[in-house]
Amino acid sequence: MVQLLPPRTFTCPTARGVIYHHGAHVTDWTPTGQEPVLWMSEKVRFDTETALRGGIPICWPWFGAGRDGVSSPLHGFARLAEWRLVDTVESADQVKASYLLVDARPDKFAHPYRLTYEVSFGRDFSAALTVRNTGSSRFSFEAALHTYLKVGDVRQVRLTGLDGADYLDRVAGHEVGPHTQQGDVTVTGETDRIYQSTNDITVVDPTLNRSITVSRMNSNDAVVWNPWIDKARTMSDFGDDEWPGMICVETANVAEHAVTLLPGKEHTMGFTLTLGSVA
Ligand code: TA6
Repeated sequence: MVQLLPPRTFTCPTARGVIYHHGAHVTDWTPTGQEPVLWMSEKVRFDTETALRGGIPICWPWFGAGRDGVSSPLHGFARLAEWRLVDTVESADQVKASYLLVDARPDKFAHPYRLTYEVSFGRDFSAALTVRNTGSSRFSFEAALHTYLKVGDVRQVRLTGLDGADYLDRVAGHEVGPHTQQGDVTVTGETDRIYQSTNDITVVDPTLNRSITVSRMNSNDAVVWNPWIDKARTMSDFGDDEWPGMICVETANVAEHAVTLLPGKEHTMGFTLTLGSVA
């Protein structure tokens, strides 16, 4: 088992952040004076063959098993690749980092490409993935920034902003729907849904007495996931009793919202996290 390169820690007066070269994987964003906002499993495996469990895995160039249903590895190879830190910019209230991945795994994706991932740690957090087609023919891709948010107790949490949105339910292992969301989203069992919405989503967490608002850019889908009891038990890198402490709210473009890029063109998808109090 090949060990990972040590992560980079980024600090400024308003926040701390941690990113691994492996997958350009953000594993920590802690605003000064706050609880960490991203969740990491205590069973996380730090090796080159495994995606880190928690933080923000970058799912690219496909989501899940892809539109063909047989693509491997699950959620694409970007989160398993070794990215290169190419720039860091520090200021009084934020620190920014840019990572680069160029033409990794041509056996898995035959088109030349350049991925740039820009992350900003401050009182707010932002992440943006830019895909550039550096080849001579068009290609399409799915993408998701698979964000694991830390919550006090997912059974007490509600998500606002998705009322009336259509969603596909993936709990059965395939997509069922569309269904229409009635009111706030609450978690009362395994939850694995692709919401077709561009709205801001706010995670209201009365246990930690905070709200986390996810504002997305160029993202037509939001994936909401909690494994609940049984699915958590099936994952060796996810503690059996950890599921109440997290919820994924993922910034995505999947399935019919896959992005097609002509040669020389680029597309940027991203999100910002903003903390608030629970009114
Ligand atoms: O985004 C939700 C999901 O697709 C779930 O179905 C579950 O498989 C989760 O991602 C975790 O996937 P991973 O490959 O990281 O174990």
